[in-house]
Amino acid sequence: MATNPFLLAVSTMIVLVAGSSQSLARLQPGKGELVEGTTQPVARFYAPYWQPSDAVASFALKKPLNKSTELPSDYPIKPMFEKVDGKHRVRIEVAPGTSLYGTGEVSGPLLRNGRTTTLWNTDAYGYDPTNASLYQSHPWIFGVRPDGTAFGILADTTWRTVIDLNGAITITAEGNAFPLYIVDRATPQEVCTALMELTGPMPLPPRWAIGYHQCRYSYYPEARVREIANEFRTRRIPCDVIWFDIDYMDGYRVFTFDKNSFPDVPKLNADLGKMGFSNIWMIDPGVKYEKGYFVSDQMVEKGYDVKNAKGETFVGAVWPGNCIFPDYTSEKVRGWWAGLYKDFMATGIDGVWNDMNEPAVFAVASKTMPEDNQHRGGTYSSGPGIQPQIVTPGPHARFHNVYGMLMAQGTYEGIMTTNPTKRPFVLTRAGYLGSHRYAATWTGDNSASWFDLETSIPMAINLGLSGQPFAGPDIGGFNGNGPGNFESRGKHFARWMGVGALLPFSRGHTGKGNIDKEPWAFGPEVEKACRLALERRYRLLPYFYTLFREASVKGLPVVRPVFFADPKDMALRSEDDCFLIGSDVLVVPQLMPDGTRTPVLPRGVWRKVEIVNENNHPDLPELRIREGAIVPLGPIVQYHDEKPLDPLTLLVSLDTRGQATGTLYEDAGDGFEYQKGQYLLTTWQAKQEGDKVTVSISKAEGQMARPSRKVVVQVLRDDGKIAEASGEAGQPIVVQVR
Ligand code: MIG
Repeated sequence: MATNPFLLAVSTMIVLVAGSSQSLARLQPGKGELVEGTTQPVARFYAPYWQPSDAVASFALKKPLNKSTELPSDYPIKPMFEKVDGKHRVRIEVAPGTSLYGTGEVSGPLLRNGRTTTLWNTDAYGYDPTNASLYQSHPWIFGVRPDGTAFGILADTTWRTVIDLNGAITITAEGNAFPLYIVDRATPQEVCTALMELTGPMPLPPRWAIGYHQCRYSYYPEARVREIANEFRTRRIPCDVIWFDIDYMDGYRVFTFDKNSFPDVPKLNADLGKMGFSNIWMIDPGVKYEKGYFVSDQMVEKGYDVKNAKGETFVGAVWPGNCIFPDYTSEKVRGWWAGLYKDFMATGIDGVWNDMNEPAVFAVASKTMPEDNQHRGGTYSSGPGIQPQIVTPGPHARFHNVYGMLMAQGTYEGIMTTNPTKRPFVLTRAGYLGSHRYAATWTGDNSASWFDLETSIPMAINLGLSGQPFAGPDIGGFNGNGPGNFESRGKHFARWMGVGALLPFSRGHTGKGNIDKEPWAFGPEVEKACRLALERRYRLLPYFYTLFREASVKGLPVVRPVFFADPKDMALRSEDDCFLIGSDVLVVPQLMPDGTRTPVLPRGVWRKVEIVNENNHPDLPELRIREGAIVPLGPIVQYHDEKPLDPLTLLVSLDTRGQATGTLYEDAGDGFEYQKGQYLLTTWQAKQEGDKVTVSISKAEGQMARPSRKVVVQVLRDDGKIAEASGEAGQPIVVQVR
């Protein structure tokens, strides 16, 4: 992205130091300790004035952590605390040259030095530039020092929090004093794993959910949905999922269907299923306040609604008109909400989309409910088997940032209870540090602009660095039709599809009233680019799935900043047009509408490759493979399980020693048998001797039988050509490379 963060950081640092000398004088060191239960030390600090009455349930942590020992006196990071105007401030100095990332869902460049983010979940249509908040809140900063060592800072608070990265790290939160967790590690990768240890892992998603998704606001009636599904299949454009936005509902009442547009939902879902499509349907938190409507009646009868400051039912306007809002801070309310999914899912629904859960409220300047609304609290457990914590009642200001996550958790648990042998899929718009435990996310209502195409890459990367690996933008942009005329809009769309097809959550979507944005909507040239982009994703699906599994066990993001390839190389720290898929595939997109920008690539040999058997399309990113890597590829399929993974292609890029290694994770693609050992994790190694390269299995784990299949080995040669040989699964394969 075009920006000079160093200048920005330096100039704002001077202003800050000059302007805040008074408050600096009051800063005091925190009380530090190490906590139990992590593989490497995690420090916890409290403000010197912290009192037990400040303690509240943690929604970020997977579970509360006990103290293990005193903090070593030489602990290198020394947060300083102060109370300013009733707010809690902590300041952490950072050494010059430290690069700062994270802070969750943020628009703009990857590098966050010099930036300020306000954590306050907001319905930020078009990324409203007058408001520094988007839909999610991640009180988490990810730092990388010049020597490549890294640290992470977690402010365990749900209140409105301002993270100011001008010069130092300054975190200012309303409400009660909060504990601060710090991890200090040798590499950025280890910081990711530490964050997972603190906040819990992302569950492995169903394999269909990592395919391409097609959405719009809204596909209806049913005939239009069938038409879209047929177009994908007849045009041979790969797609796994069709989405149902709010217009499927009866008068926007959640858990109902409009009988005119969708007379037979079970049949529609079943027919789509026969064509290889999964389906996802939207559920919002705002429940139409109406006697006789079962969701409203149940909520009123049980008293499960959020109350206003006077203790009365809070009523706010959203799509259905006057609405009441479930108080998800109570486990009873989450349980009731979960139960609503039983009949809903019984119509053959595969996944659920939770929108508007900041919560968004119409016709009020704050765009949400009053901060003095009252939540009942109860208990909170992040998942099965985790000891529940007490959640004391409190104002909306305290629960605002977790409202969406708690809704998604109720949804996740409802789907899980309804279909216990399937992996739930939930997409949530609002989120908080920890919402990866229940849901994937997308970056909300972006615009069909060049800027938002560009920013969609660092947004997904920073979400990954903030513990949410399963994220992506509305491909094509939600707001507006795109830049310029039909032709330039088509180019913009093709470019965005090229990038979006390589991000973890890959879904095309557009707003109501906009022109069509399906892959074929801009004519044959754009259609061709989109098909190639999606064929690439499906060839890469075995690799993506392997990475999702890695994310679920190690906390490593699916897409990563290029500096992960070489954390000591300062030149890579602000590169955010290019990105890595895992550690082995480098994506070099062309994002400028005209002309080119020279990206900063990691050192070493990254061999260019074209994986769909054509010359690279000018609108699609260049793909490069790291030297020393073996990347598993599948055949082009129209949906994830259209055919078995046969042949399996192993794409080999040898290092200077003539070696390479790579891994593939396979399982049933859904369900939980993999947790009982029904999976296969295979590592191959390649070794060159003379003019022959031998690829063989060096390690295999799991009890799933190795499928008998053809294995194709392709070795990328330095002249750009490919040397190829094939053989049987499990057997060594020898390729003549010269
Ligand atoms: O006020 O459900 O971000 O993806 O299409 C708009 C309609 C409500 C906002 C979501 C968008 C969705 C739209 N929703």
